[in-house]
Amino acid sequence: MDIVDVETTPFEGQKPGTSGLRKKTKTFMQPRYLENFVECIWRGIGGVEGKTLVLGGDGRYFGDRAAQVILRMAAASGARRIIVGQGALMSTPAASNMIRKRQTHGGIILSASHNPGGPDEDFGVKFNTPNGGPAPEEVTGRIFEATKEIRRYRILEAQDVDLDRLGTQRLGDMEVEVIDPVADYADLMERLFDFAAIREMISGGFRLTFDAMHAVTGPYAREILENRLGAAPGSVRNAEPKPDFGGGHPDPNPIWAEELVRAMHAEDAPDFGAASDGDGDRNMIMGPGMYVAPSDSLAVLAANAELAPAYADGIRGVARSMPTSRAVDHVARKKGLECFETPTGWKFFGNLLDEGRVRLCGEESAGTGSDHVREKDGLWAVLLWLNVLAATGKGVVELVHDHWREYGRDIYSRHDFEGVESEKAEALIDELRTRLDGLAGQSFAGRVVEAADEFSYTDPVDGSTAAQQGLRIYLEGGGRIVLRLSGTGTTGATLRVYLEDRTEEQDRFGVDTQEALGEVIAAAHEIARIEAHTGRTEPDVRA
Ligand code: G16
Repeated sequence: MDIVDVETTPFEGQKPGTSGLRKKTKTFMQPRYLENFVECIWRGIGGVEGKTLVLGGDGRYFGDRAAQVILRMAAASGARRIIVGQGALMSTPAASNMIRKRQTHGGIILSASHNPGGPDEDFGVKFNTPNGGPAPEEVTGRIFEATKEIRRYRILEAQDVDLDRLGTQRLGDMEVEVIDPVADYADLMERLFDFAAIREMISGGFRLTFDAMHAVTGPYAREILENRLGAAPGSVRNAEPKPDFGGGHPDPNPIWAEELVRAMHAEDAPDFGAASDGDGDRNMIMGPGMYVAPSDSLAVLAANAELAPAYADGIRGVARSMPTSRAVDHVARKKGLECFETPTGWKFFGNLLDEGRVRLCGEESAGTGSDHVREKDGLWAVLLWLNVLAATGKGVVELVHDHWREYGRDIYSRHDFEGVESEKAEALIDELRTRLDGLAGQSFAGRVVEAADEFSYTDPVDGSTAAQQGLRIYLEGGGRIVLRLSGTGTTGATLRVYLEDRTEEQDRFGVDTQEALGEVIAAAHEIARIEAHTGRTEPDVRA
């Protein structure tokens, strides 16, 4: 087998976003594009020689081909061993667990998360560091710098490795260890939660449904929910991972997980419904007739985590991304926990988790997790919910309503304006930025602005800073509007408008979210001049 030195030239725009490099699949499939980026990962981490890495992915189109390229490039550059999930599959949280468990030098996950997959859709590559978490900006910055200068990469000329065969094979001088991607993760979940109590609840007639959306969590959910916890066969729907996710959009929100929403609104709805995304790190939680907003889910879990064995001795502190509602802050205050507000992106939780300052964290973007790995974790959230339900004997709706009675309700929604021309979206943000200082005291759609600023963050552990992380507008009476541009899209810009209002009045607990936020929504449109900038009056997604 020969090592080939290939000459190349840089591609523009290989800058990792909120979570790795995400582009159209065809962009990744053009000659040298993937290879350039992988070579730059090696450079960004100080070379791969002698190192052990984990390799997995969400099963999307091109993932199997990309895995073979990465293996040949790792072998050519002297890696010692790659631990790869059978069929090149491994969910993001399972990969994070494997990196930590085997103490590897990190891992590569082939996924564009919740973005659709297929030849005309999206692909992505992200690197996780030895703590199991997404590479921090310092590392992604080095990778990006390398992409601008790259002139050559190394690759082995070799046949494909058989990634369906469990066990260790050789590729040149490198070992390729093909593992069952589910077993270790399922064992970890069994150690964290009271499986006996959940099993008893299920055998007592509690019904659940989990929508894997034809993405990577299907095999995980079948093993854990059906095999180990005794949920009826078929409780996991859309369980076969498919390269195009069955033509769907594997994003667990009320729009894209419509099948689950319908099932949970039916007359004979199960007691509990959940879904996860492409790579298994996001979650959506539902009760009969009720969608639990991710920000509320985080707050409910923070209030009740001690009911699960892993958190019985307390969660110490909590963290949420800035646009996530402040529901969890109220829990933290009452329980005397430290509470951190970080920029969007799971990587910003890493230091706080590593230092033991927080044990639970979450984001409005359907991500919740803890210190068991360094990624958000969809099935983990589902299991913590089930553990809490089993321990309290309450249903989802009762638990959420009791929570609001105790802590008040932070009514919350995110409006996404997708596929906006980048210049227009940037102009909106730039213009609003210049007006922030003058907003306080002004009234919009009947709501008075209390304060406004642009969020920047200083990491309390290592002092690193992140500027321009979103515009925040606080309204009198506890409302808040946040605006930022998504860092995970592949076409144009997505303007995210995060809307929040606070109520302690019980008769507002049952009110429809969009209706309850009417004034805040109108104020956001007026303040940011959304229609003038983008021509849009309505969002594409209301999550
Ligand atoms: C990624 C990050 C999350 C972030 C989300 C949304 O999620 O891991 O931390 O909240 O993107 O980011 P944006 O608003 O910039 O699109 P995932 O599930 O796509 O990896």
